[in-house]
Amino acid sequence: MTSKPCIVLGVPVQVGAGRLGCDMGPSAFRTAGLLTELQNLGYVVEDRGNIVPKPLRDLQHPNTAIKALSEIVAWTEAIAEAAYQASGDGMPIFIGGDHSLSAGSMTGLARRAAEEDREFFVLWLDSHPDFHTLGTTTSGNLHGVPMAYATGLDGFAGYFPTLAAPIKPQNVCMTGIRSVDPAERSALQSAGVTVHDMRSIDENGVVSLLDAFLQRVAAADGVLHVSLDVDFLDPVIAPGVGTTVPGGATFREAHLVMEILHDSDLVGSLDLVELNPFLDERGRTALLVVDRVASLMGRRVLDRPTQSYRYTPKIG
Ligand code: 4U7
Ligand code: MN
Ligand code: MN
Ligand code: MN
Repeated sequence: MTSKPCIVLGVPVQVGAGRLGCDMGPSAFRTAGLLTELQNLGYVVEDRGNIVPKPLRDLQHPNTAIKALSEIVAWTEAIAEAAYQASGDGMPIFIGGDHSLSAGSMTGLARRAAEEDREFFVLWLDSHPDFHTLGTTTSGNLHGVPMAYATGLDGFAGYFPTLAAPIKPQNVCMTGIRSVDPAERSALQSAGVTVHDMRSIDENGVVSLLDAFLQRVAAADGVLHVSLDVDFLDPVIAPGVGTTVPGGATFREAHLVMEILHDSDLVGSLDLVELNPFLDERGRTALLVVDRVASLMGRRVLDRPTQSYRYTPKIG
């Protein structure tokens, strides 16, 4: 995949989610052996410890449902800066923490890509699109907004940091989606985000859906960020998350997605979010995610190269 070092960044943010516990996520991922797993695969691993939010500013929004706006903005500022730095040094792996962390990771990474004149793509593996704006969220939980913010939807100015490089909605592919609020549905359509719901996975299979997207990334010589929300997985195999939605990705689908991503050689960064160790059963969700990361980073079932999904960027 990458000969660059893996840079692990812990992000113990939890106030973006509706329930407490995600702040233990970074510890659980470390306890589940994420670092040694990467080292065993031959990577140089640098654990930068946990990110600390910037100082709080008092922010009030007319949507009174919104929770912890000042805190999430302070986290976003710090995460974006750390993401920008780390992406210059290796392959950043963000271990959350709730999904609000992606507001920072994606925007810092997109800034780096823009400076390097590279097209930035996101594979969003989640049961939710997280495409609310500050105006449309009714739960007020800001783990439901990061993709709307990062793609430059209206209403974040004056609260969240100004985007150095908004992500093109056409460069976002969402897979595993099965819980969409009405405001998100229309916003996704008008923005032009590619959304593969579970029906689409059942009808087409993950291979052809992923293949079409990876072809596009490769053709643009793009850099790909993968954002993995634990609730992408079916709650039967991954109970350690606050927002379980039935009918999720199976073990085998998740495994296949990760192996294909490895073979593609396109992944430049990764978010692992929404793990709630307080809700987990003897660490099995944390271990499952670490196992899937190992597949993404090159662990093979058989000792044979699987070259079938190696994409060649178009030259000229
Ligand atoms: B997650 C929700 F209403 N859309 O806004 C909301 F269904 O990071 C869920 O994907 C958001 O887990 C889920 O609160 C955010 C809800
Ligand atoms: Mn999410
Ligand atoms: Mn989700
Ligand atoms: Mn969630």
